[in-house]
Amino acid sequence: MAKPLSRRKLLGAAIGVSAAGGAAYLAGKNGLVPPDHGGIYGIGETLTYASQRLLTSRHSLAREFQRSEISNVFPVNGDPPTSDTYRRLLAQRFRDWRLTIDGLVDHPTQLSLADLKSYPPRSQITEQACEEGWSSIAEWTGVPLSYVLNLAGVLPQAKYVAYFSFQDDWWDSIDLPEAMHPQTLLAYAMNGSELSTGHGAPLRMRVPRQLGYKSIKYLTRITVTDTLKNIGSGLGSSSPDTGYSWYAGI
Ligand SMILES: Nc1nc2c(c(=O)[nH]1)N[C@H]1C(S)=C(S)[C@@H](COP(=O)(O)O)O[C@H]1N2
Ligand SMILES: [Mo]
Repeated sequence: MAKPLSRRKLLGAAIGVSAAGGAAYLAGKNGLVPPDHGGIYGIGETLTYASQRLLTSRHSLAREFQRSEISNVFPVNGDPPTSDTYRRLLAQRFRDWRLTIDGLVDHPTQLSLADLKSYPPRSQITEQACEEGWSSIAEWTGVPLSYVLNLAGVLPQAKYVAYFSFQDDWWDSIDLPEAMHPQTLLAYAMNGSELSTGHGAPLRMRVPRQLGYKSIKYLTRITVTDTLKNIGSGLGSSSPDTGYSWYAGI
């Protein structure tokens, strides 16, 4: 028979549980419960997201590097879309490609690549860290997501921004502070050239404060929402389906 637990152990366990419970309660009160909070690791996901959001400023910047630090090798993760639509658009250099902006905005809209390039550009040399163990530095040029969201006019009840690629199994979302962060970029160029097919042509998200998988390539649509429950399996991203957390702050 197992040894009965000592009083001290029981006390420790009780404190542990109630501290985690208390933190989760505070996180809930402050709207800091991530969409993938359910399930076995739920409390861990909530504590990571809530503590990072409470302890670090939502304005903190990802490190930016010098040109001389740009990586010679920048791996490609995943294969480009195989659909006929994507191939047709690629063949005509994305002339008819449009980025849909919809959901909780004043003016739902469709933007061409030329529209996006006509907005004030931002270039930043940042690192992309992949959960698979590599990280590389590149210069990314594009338009801040915040610029496009402000054009569309985000409604007050909005909480998240979800974004989708040509590939149904790749989509993700971020909270509004991350979406409005100055380094969150809709990137159409990398190291001074148009995005290659491998790296996400014609447009990709770059979220340099989070792991690489949040930086969805081959964007087609951005939707502003107050809940992620109705999208995909309701966990805020395709990544939790394969075991990665929605919040991937680094
Ligand atoms: N549409 C789409 N977006 C994607 C991926 C993908 O396979 N398809 N891979 C993700 C992962 S895991 C990482 S690390 C980065 C890799 O970007 P890169 O191929 O430009 O290095 O893109 C992310 N965005
Ligand atoms: Mo990755």
